[in-house]
Amino acid sequence: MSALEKAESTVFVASGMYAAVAMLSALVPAGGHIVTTTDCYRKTRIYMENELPKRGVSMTVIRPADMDALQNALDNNNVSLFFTETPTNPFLRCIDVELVANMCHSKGALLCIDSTFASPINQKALTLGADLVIHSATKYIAGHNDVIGGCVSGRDELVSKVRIYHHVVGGVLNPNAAYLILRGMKTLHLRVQCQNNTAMRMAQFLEEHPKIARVYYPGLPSHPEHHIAKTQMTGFGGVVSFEVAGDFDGTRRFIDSVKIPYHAPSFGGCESIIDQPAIMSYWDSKEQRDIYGIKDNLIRFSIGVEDFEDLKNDLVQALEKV
Ligand SMILES: *Cc1c(COP(=O)(O)O)cnc(C)c1O
Ligand SMILES: *[C@@H]1O[C@H](CO)[C@@H](O)[C@H](O)[C@H]1NC(C)=O
Ligand SMILES: CC(=O)N[C@H]1CO[C@H](CO)[C@@H](O)[C@@H]1O
Repeated sequence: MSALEKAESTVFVASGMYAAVAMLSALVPAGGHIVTTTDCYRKTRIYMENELPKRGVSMTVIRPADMDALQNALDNNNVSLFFTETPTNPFLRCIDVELVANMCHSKGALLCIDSTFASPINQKALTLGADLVIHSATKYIAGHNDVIGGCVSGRDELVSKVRIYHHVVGGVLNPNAAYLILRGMKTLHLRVQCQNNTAMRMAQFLEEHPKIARVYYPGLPSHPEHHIAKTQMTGFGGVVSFEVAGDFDGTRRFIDSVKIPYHAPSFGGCESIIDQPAIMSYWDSKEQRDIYGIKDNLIRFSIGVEDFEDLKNDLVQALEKV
């Protein structure tokens, strides 16, 4: 993992979520201030909103492209750390890592990138100036939808602090999980190459389809950060989000009609996975859906290693049910 991310050091832990928790616990002092973005893995946000205040840690949440808000937060607070995904979940927004690294460093703040959606094949955030990279190894790194793990990579000086915290608290990766992750990593470059290609073709195909209202994929020129993705990524990954031209029930009929992808809330594995965030990760809160722009017709589609034509034909027949 250190070789892939060009890191001095990496610590593997029991889950991606725990990687984030261990990193935040070890590196953000009590009473510190962090900055994060609106579009992100929901449990990370819940952790930061509900748990960090108990240690007196406060937070500024910015929109992914709002660099003025980041500058403002850095100017008006003693910011310990800016923690963001890029690409983000579920809209695949991209943050200019080199730019935000410079902004953070000039104010003495650390930059930690959750690079799970990119995989270390498509993006090496440490080489762009980030101080730390975390991954949910549950996704591309293990790649087979059968194991949970996470990791933190970066300079030895920083990763050591995470490792010391981890050795006290637990959250240890079990040996069988470690074996499955190592086994999965042997094909990481092949899987991601295939997923990059199939997802790109799928995004282009969906964007032209009359039953599709909008496609979110950083490889498309229509994506708001395509210009950033193009320069800092070497591929755009296997997740394509889109809105179908229909209401809640039309979208549900579509998702119930696909035959190849599994209905599940993960991504990055060999098997394609599809979900409707309004009834999956955001099922419990209409208010949160409205705040974060999760519409009833939004679909998150994680493309596996199946044949493009098979997947396309499956979507075409299912879209007739919208
Ligand atoms: C899945 C995910 C996590 C959490 O990882 P787990 O391994 O499921 O705990 C964190 N961040 C992102 C971006 C994720 O996709
Ligand atoms: C800012 O926070 C750091 C810890 O992250 C601390 O060492 C430093 O003294 C703080 N600076 C000010 C001006 O409060
Ligand atoms: C690293 C990698 O395999 N990148 C590829 C992802 O897919 C695109 C096609 O859309 C290729 O151009 C990249 O080389």
